Amino acid sequence: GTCILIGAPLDCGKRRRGCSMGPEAYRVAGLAETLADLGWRVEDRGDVPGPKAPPPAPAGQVHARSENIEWTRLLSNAARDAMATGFPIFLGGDHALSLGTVAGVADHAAAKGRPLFVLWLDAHPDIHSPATSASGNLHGTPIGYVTGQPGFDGFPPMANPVPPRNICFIGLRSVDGPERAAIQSAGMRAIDMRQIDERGIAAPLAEFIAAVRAANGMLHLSLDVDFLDPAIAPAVGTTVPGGATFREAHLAMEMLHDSGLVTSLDLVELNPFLDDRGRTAALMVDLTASLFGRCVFDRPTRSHS
Ligand code: DIR
Ligand code: MN
Ligand code: MN
Ligand code: MN
Repeated sequence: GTCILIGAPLDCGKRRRGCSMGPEAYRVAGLAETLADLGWRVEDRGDVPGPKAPPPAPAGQVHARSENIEWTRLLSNAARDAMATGFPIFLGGDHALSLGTVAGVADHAAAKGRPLFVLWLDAHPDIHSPATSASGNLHGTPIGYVTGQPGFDGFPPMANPVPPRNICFIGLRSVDGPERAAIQSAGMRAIDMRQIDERGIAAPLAEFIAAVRAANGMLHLSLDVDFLDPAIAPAVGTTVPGGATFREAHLAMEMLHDSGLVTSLDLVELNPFLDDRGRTAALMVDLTASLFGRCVFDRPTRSHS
């Protein structure tokens, strides 16, 4: 197959800057070469030329609304185009980029007549709207947007909202009151760190993969750096202790590879300004390699190569 790399140096989904350097860090860390070594054709479309981050909005106000609206438009178009020819990998950029990428991927799935599922690997559920967000940071809102919640005035209407039951969070450990209420009332799958501690990551992930397969779904994976434990992934502005380990994260990627169901990927929230000699960028590239088929030995159950 063909991987399409799309740089999305969106840095306006929160006030702390640095995610605009993410796409270049993934390139320097060798993402394209790594995928090519695994047998994929790789097409790097360069960076989407979106607006830069404006100065921080005052506390309590929504930060950079118009810039995020423009990025949402640009990235939904880029996602729709790329889905027609390959497997897009969006090189973030902060998590506000997923308003656009998931919207475009959802349009593609709808045109194919297949349901879209979304796996959200993140410490946070990102289910706010601009109206409910206490921080005013739009990187906390993509799940609210893609499920068609109100409060996104001025944003392109979500033409094909993702049904809440098709969304699965894994890795949650920073959830506020309104977010908890929204997740529970919408009936989303939400695997917090306690469940991972008690059951491991494989069992709940296997249940979700089975549901996607049973529905003949397409699966979009959104991987936030803060899903990972800060001890192994320091380059993110919103570290939360107690995250996924190196082995849990690789196992998740290996299982997703074996499923053959993932059709698009966001790599988000990498802030190279906060990294330690590039090790977070390198880890994200290695996790992507596991998702695209790197393994120690082939397994008899492997459905993809
Ligand atoms: C945070 C955003 N919960 C907020 N969270 C992050 O601003 O509402 N998402 N970092 O991954
Ligand atoms: Mn996030
Ligand atoms: Mn997060
Ligand atoms: Mn929040």
